[in-house]
Amino acid sequence: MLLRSSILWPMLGLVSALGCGAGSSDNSTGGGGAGGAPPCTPIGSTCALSFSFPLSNESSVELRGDFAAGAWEQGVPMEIDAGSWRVTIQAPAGEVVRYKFFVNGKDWVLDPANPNVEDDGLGSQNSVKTVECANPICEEGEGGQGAGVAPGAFDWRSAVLYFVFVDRFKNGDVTNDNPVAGVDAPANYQGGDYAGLLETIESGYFEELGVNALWLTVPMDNPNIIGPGADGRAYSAYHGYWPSDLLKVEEHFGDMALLKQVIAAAHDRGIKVLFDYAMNHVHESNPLFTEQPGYFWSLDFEGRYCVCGDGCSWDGYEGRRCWFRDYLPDWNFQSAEARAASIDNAMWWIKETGVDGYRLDAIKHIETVWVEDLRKRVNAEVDQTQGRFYMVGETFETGNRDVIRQYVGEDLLDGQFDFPLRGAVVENILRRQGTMFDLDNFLATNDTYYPGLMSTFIGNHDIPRVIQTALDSPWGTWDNGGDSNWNNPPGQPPNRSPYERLSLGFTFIFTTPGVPLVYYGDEIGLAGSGDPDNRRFMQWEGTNTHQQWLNEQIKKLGAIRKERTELWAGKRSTVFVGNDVYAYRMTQGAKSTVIVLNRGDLPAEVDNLPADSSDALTGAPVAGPKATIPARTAWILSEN
Ligand SMILES: [Ca+2]
Ligand SMILES: [Ca+2]
Ligand SMILES: [Ca+2]
Repeated sequence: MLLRSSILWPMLGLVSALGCGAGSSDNSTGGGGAGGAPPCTPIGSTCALSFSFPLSNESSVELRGDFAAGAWEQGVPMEIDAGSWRVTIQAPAGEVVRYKFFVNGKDWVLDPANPNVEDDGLGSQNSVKTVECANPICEEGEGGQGAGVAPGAFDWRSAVLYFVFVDRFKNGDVTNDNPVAGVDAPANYQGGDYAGLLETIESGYFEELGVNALWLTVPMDNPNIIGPGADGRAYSAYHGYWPSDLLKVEEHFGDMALLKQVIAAAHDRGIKVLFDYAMNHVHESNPLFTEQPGYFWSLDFEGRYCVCGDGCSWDGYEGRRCWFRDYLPDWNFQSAEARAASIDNAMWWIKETGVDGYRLDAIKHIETVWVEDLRKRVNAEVDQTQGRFYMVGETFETGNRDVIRQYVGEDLLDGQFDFPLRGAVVENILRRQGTMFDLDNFLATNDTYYPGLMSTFIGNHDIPRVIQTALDSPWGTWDNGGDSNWNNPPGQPPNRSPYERLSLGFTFIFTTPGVPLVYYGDEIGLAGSGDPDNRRFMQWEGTNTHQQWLNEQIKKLGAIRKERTELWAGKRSTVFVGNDVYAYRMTQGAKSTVIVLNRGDLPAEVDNLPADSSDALTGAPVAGPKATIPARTAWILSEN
């Protein structure tokens, strides 16, 4: 069930692969402080800077200062989180920020927790802080590839992630299928399980795609009951987001022994595993809700029935304390006891299973201190010498990148899913709206926007199947599919063009930095409308020739990305832009590759290409600087 897009954030734990200055917590980055020379020049224009103000009975607190234009006049509202007013901003590394708290809309107050002050030249004082990145991502050539990563450890920048929606992926054991009576098939358990996943891992399926990391559905036990959706339909917990027993594996999927076998089989093949971890809420049948009612927000909030989007807002403080549905009690992480209990559980799954990271669900709807506390526990208790414990979150924000960025940092998430990038790629490449100049303009700021390792994607389980946006008459970028998620679901496109456009989208995310995500089924261009039609059972047989062609393209992309490290560890620069064509170069030291994309339905001329190269996808020679690229085609041209 799609409670709300924001219900499904993952976190993976990948920071060490990024870091160039492990342990560089001396505040000296870019600032030349007492700790000596800065460890590196951080990639990304900004680092996270957190502020807190003790909560008593203020009606509002704003952070005001010189961290942004006009921020002395209009500051950033702080929000109550775990007993304090808090806010995190992003500012350039090394920059000195002068600030005060603006309390109750009238009082200017120095930061009581910060002894560093400076005269403001007007007879008063400001608090002063220097922006630091304790564990920044380094510019190429300073930290270099894998800097901060122990020899032989996994470098998360090289990851290609595949989302295994367990119930819909592969049925390896029909004895555990057990659908819930009274629920229609699209919203019911359909039989996928760990036995089927294990078979698939052992078949080499993921390695053929170049996939070296799996994101698995929440493994915790969910109840076998009907939950009414916001649309009034009956849903089951096939998605895993209604945890009723935090220490037990979902029996539709298997048991703990089998889950451990899955992880061991993946590790044997060099494949990392991430769990989806749902920490925003539990199901009301979870005994914890009865035994520890104080761990959860009351459904009653000042006389209001605090369901998100109903009696309460999805945003801000109410968005963190509202219940997604009236049978999903919401954790109150302002309670230190509740927070510790939840994080104990997250740590238990890590230690019990050896999982390599988390996709953290519904980040915007929990208190941020939960993420900070988990990161601290992981750093203190989990052996990360073989690779960072990667934590990736989901914030379903398509326009406001700051909302996504505020949770990314060395003490928080390693990265998030890059929704705005997805929007640009789908709009400009797949839907052929605007021009490639729009994509270039977007990337000019997006390339270095986030202080972490983002996950790039074009499809996921909360939006209609991405191929619907690549049709000759495409659906909207974030279309919810209207009624067709239940009625008149779309069929598989019968012509080649949509698959070719989809291949262009995959080419982009496989040839640029970030962790590209493949949502199961997108590698064969599976059709589908919104939730739950976007979660049809994986098609293992009877694919058409176009689906097979797309699948072969993605296998090639996976192999090329693995071989050419500049595609994920290098820096991007623009080579040529036209209305329908886009060419860019990925450079890492002496290595470089030029990628050319033609979204148009006609051949297009491109300039500035290498004089003498060949396309890694087909082996065909390409002679620059001018060349004509066929319609709906990508070239990957190595220059050395
Ligand atoms: Ca089964
Ligand atoms: Ca169950
Ligand atoms: Ca919440």
